[in-house]
Amino acid sequence: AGVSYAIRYNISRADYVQRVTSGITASVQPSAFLGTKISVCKGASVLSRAVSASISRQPLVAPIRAQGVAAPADTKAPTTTKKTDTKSTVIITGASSGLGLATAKVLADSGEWHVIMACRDFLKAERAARAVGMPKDSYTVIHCDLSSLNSVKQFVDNVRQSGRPLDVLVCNAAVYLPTAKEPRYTADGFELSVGTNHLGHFLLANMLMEDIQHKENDTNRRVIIVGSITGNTNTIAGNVPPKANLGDLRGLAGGLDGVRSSVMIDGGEFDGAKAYKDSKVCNMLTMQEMHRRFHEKTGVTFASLYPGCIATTGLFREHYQLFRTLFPPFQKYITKGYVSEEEAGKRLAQVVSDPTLNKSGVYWSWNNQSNSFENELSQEASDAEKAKKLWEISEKLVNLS
Ligand code: NDP
Ligand code: PMR
Repeated sequence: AGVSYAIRYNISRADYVQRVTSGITASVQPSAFLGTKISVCKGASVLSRAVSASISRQPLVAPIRAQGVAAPADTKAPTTTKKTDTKSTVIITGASSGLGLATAKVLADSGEWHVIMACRDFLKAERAARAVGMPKDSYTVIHCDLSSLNSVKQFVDNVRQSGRPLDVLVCNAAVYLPTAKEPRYTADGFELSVGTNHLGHFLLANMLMEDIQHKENDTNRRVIIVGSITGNTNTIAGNVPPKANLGDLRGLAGGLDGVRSSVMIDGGEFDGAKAYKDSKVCNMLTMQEMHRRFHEKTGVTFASLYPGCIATTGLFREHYQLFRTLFPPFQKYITKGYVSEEEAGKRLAQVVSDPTLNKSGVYWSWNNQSNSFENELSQEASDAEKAKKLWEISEKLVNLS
């Protein structure tokens, strides 16, 4: 794969190896890039497949090197890992496109934030950061695949070894599988939408609480979990079928594996659109449960939000082409719920850093004049008993209890 890559992009084998190894040495454990051991043949082919898949559309103009991730002692220390850096640090999952990338850009441009882009596709993230013009030393890409609990743990290790004290975590990444006929699964065997959007973030946020709460003398420590209007059945959007409904959580309790239990949280038949909306309800319930469990003890602020309908993002990549064509004008001219990625990025950046948005336990929304307000969640998305039960089952599934 290395040779064919080198031929295809007209670079030397040595340069190819350097590009790949710069990614490898960027990981804390020299053998762990993309969460895969690359010192053995199987891993190497996985790595090169990932590399060629993600660069197949466009050749590299300059070598892309992983930066800012803690490196083993015998490799050159990356220039962005400075413990003396006075910037605050924010982790944004899924910062390689859409809302996550737009938010990363706003925060990086402010000069006050160092953004850790927690992404499953290293090269895509690095290229995206460059394409939107994020200053070189304003961000670090660290691999994180939320559909693998091991990858999440490896990511947390890498963040810790980078030596950056953590201020804010933004759980933003998501998958939406509206046209899937059959369920897909995470590495740990959970239905993919809930496994990624909820369980991956649940483990990540729980593990990183330790790091966020230990930051001294800082009042701006936050955990933000992106929610959505479509998970809230107290809205028109939330009443478009299939509606979110977690039921009594019997499918989740069974492990969402499609063998011992249903793949749907409520125990029903697989429906990709419903699984996504259910996962958003889980995100909003988790934020409130974290608020109840940790806010008073730690001073950390917990928040969720609906940033507006960002109808152009990659979230709809698996939807029918007709939907993807009609959805933006429908949202722009009919529902008037449309916002650009740029505007949505400014909104999420406010929830990260605006001192006036530091109230904990809030689900933020914005009116047509782009003013933020505390919105009301649906009955299910604000059900404290369900949130507790969801928490306890999720803890078991990700092996935290
Ligand atoms: P995008 O598809 O543009 O962004 C989603 C991001 O999640 C991508 O960077 C994607 O990575 C990443 N991702 C997906 N799976 C994984 C994984 N297993 N591990 C790590 N990262 C992963 O969609 P949006 O920007 O629209 O979505 C961002 C958030 O906004 C989501 O939480 C969504 O629910 C929410 N939201 C979106 C709305 C909208 O109208 N678009 C409305 C309300 C809420 P990659 O680039 O590699 O694919
Ligand atoms: Mg919806 C009335 C306002 C409104 C808003 C703000 C949204 C947001 N939607 C609204 C209304 C409607 N939608 C109506 C009346 C319909 C029926 C024609 C409709 C349909 C619809 C579909 C098929 N809408 C959708 C879909 C999707 O596949 C999207 C989805 O559910 O993704 C999970 C979606 C969305 N509508 C929104 C928003 C924000 C989404 C997508 C994103 C999300 O919740 O993350």
